[in-house]
Amino acid sequence: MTSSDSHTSASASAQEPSVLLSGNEAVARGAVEAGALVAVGYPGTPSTEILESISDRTDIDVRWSPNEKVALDVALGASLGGVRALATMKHVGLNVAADTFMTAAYTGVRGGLVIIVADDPGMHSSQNEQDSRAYARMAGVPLFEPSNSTEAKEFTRLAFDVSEEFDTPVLVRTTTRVSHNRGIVELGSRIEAPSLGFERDPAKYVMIPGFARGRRPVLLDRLERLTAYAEESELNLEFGQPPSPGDNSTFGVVTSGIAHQYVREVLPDARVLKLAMGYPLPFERIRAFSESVDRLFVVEELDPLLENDLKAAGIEVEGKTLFPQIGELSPDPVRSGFAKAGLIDARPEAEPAPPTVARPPLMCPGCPHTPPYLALKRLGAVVAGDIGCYTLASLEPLAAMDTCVAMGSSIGMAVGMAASGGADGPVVATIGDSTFVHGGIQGLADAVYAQANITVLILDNGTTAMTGGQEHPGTGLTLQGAETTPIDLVGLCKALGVRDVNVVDPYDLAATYNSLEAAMAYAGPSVVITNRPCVEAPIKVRDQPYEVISEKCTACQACMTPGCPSIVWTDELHEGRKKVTIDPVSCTGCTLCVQLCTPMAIVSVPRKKGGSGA
Ligand SMILES: Cc1ncc(C[n+]2csc(CCOP(=O)(O)OP(=O)(O)O)c2C)c(N)n1
Repeated sequence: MTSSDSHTSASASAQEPSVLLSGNEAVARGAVEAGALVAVGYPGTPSTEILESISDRTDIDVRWSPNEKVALDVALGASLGGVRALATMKHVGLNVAADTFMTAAYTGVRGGLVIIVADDPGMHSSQNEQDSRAYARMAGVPLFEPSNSTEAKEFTRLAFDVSEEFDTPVLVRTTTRVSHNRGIVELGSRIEAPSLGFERDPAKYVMIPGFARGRRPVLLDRLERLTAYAEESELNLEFGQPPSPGDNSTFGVVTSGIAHQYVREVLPDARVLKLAMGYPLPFERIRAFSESVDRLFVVEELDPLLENDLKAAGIEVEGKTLFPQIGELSPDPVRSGFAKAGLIDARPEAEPAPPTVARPPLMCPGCPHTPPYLALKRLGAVVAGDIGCYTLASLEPLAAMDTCVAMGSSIGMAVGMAASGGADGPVVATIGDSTFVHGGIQGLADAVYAQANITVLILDNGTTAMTGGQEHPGTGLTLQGAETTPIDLVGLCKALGVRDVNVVDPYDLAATYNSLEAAMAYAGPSVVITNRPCVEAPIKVRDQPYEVISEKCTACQACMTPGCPSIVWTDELHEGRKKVTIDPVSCTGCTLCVQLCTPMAIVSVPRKKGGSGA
């Protein structure tokens, strides 16, 4: 790209106000101010709100994609088409998008291309706590690491400029605490970044071996230039007083992202070098900093990437021998690490917190995912599960899921489980509608290809419930709620070659049981699709609530087997066992407990006027 092609010369206008923004909203605002014209992603905590916060803008094409790879493909296509594009995802989403990501580092960009990856140290809502900073190193892509909302906006905005200046995709990595914390952000104006148009350049954009070989040196040369940029960057900040001459009792800390906040809280006066870019590293700047102190510490969340790089460059540092590699950092482990290093006193042991009652996560009252798992348990199925609200079926009291690894893995794993011959029951894959569209379709193609003797249960609640209820290509609605063509799940399964496809109402327990039993008896791949909407989306689904007639209750406790949070014990006993009652406020009237109650002690009661609608 020539410099006259660049978007960065576009002008900004009048001053705008300061507002309170979460890190996610600030990232989105950064893309807005940078003039992005396309923003795409797939939901995933802690990244989901980035796109949602700008979904009402008419000057940006904001969309959900079926998965993160498609999102990055769309964003890369838009970039090569000449416009600034943003792709958003959670850390594990970058695994899905990695194929495109790694080679986009070769093609480079045209309009700026920024990929936001939101890591989840501590696994608040994730299947692993991988450290996405490693992806920047593997791909040779520059990485920005904001530590608060202000930086989330500024670094995202700047990332578009860097992307165009160096002809590279840029990774911006947040973590849960940055994504979800709020801070005051000074708003700027949106620049005009009209399309530069597509320019045919096969040697740059067609990555066949002959052309890709030519791009590899370009990538390495670009990294050298990016290193020089990082060395000079004014965004790398130093805190604390430089030591006075002859003072050799000093120490310094190199850090980045949210870890910087903890270091500053624990050691407000310490000398700190805070890096804005986690890759490539400004080694000379760090070396100069290290030479001004006697001991150099690295404080980083998760893996010792910075520490290892500095050690490999011959810079002596102390890191993971003091600070944990597992889970989130916070001021406490940072304080303990510096205490272990002998720099500060350990904090006196805090009073133990008062004991709390363990409350395992449960599916919502009326969740349509519950009955199929009751049926699967009774049918003795070996269940290869997937990721979504229904993963809660792995816990007591349902305890009806045997594996769960990555989005879309259930079907392929069921095929493998059946091939192993080691399952002690019929093999069933269970997968939500959003997950099926994300990464399950190929698994089903394989089940047909292998003529695997498995049943696939698609739990179609018409939304991506786990992440807050986002639309996807199966729901027939866009992110903005506009109508579009929905995937016909039955037609799709049949088109893939599944001959036994049935749809069942999961609120009818007997029908669900019978449908699954028949599917399991079918020789070859079969599919059962449940068809009740999520009770929380788009508005809470509520029918007449139910109540227990105490005199009829025999305390058989069958209604307790689904683990419905609306059903609670009472102090009344029948033959030494506790009777139950139903919380009328949270009961949705799904009737599952009614179907399980043999003494017919559960009856409907009219909901009082003023309750929420159906
Ligand atoms: C690769 C990847 N992307 C995104 C997520 C976040 N996530 C977890 S479950 C889920 C989808 C849930 O929707 P669905 O399968 O329809 O089940 P539901 O929660 O609606 O029952 C998403 C997007 C993830 N865990 N992994």
